[in-house]
Amino acid sequence: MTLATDKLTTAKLNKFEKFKAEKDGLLVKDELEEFARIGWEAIDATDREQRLKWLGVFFRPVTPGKFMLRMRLPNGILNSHQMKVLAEIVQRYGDDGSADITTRQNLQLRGIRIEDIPDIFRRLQAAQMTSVQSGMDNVRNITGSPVAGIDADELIDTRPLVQEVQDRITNGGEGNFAYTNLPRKFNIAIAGGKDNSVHAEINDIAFVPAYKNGELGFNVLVGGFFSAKRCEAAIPLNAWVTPADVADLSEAILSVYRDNGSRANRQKSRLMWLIDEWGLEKFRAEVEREFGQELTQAAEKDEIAWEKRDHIGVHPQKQPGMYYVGLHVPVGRLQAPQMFELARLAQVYGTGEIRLTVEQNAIVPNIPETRLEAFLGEPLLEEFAIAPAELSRSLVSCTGAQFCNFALIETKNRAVALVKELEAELEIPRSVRIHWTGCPNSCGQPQVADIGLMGTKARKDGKVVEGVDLYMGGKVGKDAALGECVEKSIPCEDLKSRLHEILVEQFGATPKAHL
Ligand code: SRM
Ligand code: SF4
Repeated sequence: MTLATDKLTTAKLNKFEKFKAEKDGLLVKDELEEFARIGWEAIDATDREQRLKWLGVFFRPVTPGKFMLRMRLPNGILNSHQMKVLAEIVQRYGDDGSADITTRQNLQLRGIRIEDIPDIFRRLQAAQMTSVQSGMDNVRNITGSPVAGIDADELIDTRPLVQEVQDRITNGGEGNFAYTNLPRKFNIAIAGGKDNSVHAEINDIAFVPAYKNGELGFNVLVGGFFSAKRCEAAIPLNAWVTPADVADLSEAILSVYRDNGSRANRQKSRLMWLIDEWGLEKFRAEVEREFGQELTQAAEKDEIAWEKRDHIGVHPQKQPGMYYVGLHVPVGRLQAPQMFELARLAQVYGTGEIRLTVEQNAIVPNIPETRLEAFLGEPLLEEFAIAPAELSRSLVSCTGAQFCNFALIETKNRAVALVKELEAELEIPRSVRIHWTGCPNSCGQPQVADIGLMGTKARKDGKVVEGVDLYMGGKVGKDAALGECVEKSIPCEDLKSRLHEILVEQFGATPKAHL
């Protein structure tokens, strides 16, 4: 590996770089038995609170001793056996155990005790799952079209491509020291359909389908990211690649970033800052050098031509007589019995496959027409609806104060309660995408929503109270564009009336007759 040593040895290294230079995060892989033996309180603080994240194990200051485990689920796909294994893991923690579908088509498990980690990791490996390199300065879960291989209008099946990129970056799930010391986190998305169902524009690298001289491949976007200080949509690299080159180009871009991204100021370390520093032309030239060949210029246009679908409800597949059913999982929260049940339904009615979306919902694919009616009568569909009300349908929320120490407000429970109240008051003619995020880190992506709500502190009657900054105008799918902050510091207790107004004035909502 060729880490630019000047970037690592300079005195300007931030404190994260210093502890990474002392010991690579991935090395704690060999210490898990010892950590389990001595218990969480005795583990070296940096190993416990930082390096374990290289394995997807997150110390939670809000619930000390109860860790979060972030998986990797390439393209958001798992099978019912894998879902059962994850359900068994959280089940043993009783009320502390739950799981969340994340905004990167992934699962996070809650309540995990360090003494169980060696056993949990053995189970994950036996079920061909990994959580490696899912946190800190690593590549996050790689997203792909949630209906890859089953969408009648699909352009490119993203599944093998996402898997190949993940395998290269993680050495087949074993961990890969070549990519465990990036200057910062890194996001990759591969879109295969016409509706940009992965939010390509907010990833450090995104591949979007495009024809060049009649051949189907991808235009490449780079540098999209959200942070507390700055949010940017990805920009075109002016490059087009065939599907066969996706993994090589991803590695080339990652290597350029790894060796040249800033390791001084962590607030200025994401890929876009390097592109700014160099200019796109130099960046592209360096990527070309690493890629080992000239990059083909971007195709004139990409094939993103549709509004974004949410995949909720019953949809015919490209395979005749087969259907996929999108289930609405309120703010992505799953309890163990629901996970077992989802696994059972996928096995009994489908082919055992379960898919997750970046809207924190689940899809059961491959249900034959003859089994559809029975599937739709299953009790789980009363909790995970196929036709939820218009606000609930598109509601997304980050973790918030219940488990996240960055949070300025509680999010998930509040989000669900508030839309229920608004739905009781209003007739809403269309789906309105409301995204909650507990702090400016923007994990809940308020900038892609019709209405984005970002946790902050507000003042009411002279007191400091929980509040939100209001974002509006996020556009997804074709011509995606980021929304902007239009109003600051609305106290949460005033939010319902403010949203009521906005829904009536801007989204055609009307008060329900009985009110
Ligand atoms: Fe995030 C950090 C949760 C998607 C931007 N994010 C965190 C941490 C790890 C902070 C912490 O240690 O507590 C949160 C864990 C809380 C917990 O217990 O769950 C956290 N992020 C999440 C998840 C679970 C939100 C969700 O409810 O779905 C998402 C997990 C995705 C996954 O499966 O890997 C999640 N985070 C995102 C996204 C959205 C996306 O990728 O589309 C973003 C904005 C996009 C981006 O990164 O460019 C995002 N998270 C951040 C940031 C700001 C990054 C930056 O450059 O400054 C942080 C803070 C940091 O990295 O320093 C952060
Ligand atoms: Fe935590 Fe903030 Fe991310 Fe929400 S947006 S999960 S509060 S870091």
